[in-house]
Amino acid sequence: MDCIFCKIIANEIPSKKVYEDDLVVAFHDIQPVAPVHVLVIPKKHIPSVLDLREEDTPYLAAIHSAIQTIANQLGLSEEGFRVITNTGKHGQQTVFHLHYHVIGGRQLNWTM
Ligand code: IU
Repeated sequence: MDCIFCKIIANEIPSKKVYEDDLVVAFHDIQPVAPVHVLVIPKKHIPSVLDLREEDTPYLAAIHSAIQTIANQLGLSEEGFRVITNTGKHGQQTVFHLHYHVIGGRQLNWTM
């Protein structure tokens, strides 16, 4: 499958990974919008939030658990951070493998 994030999961293209377990991978975004900008993705190819199914629940639990771990690991827990999932055209989704942006390390406003 021609999916850049599936290739990152398979280590076919390099990334700066910050976390990995059986269900998820997290790595630094190549175009960070804040001092910390990490993407958390399921190891299963799910194009977007719209494609999530009941059986994908373990991935959602693992993603949220990973977000907690990463927030602690990268020093975001005390001051807070933002989690974003862009979906489709109006959401400006550009990579169609479900991903959660974890953004922090500075004061954010609503437009970032
Ligand atoms: P979006 O929510 O689909 O717009 O976000 C995709 C993100 O993936 C975006 O922030 C890119 O900088 C990021 N990214 C990446 O980290 N590594 C890549 O090889 C590619 C995109 I392509």
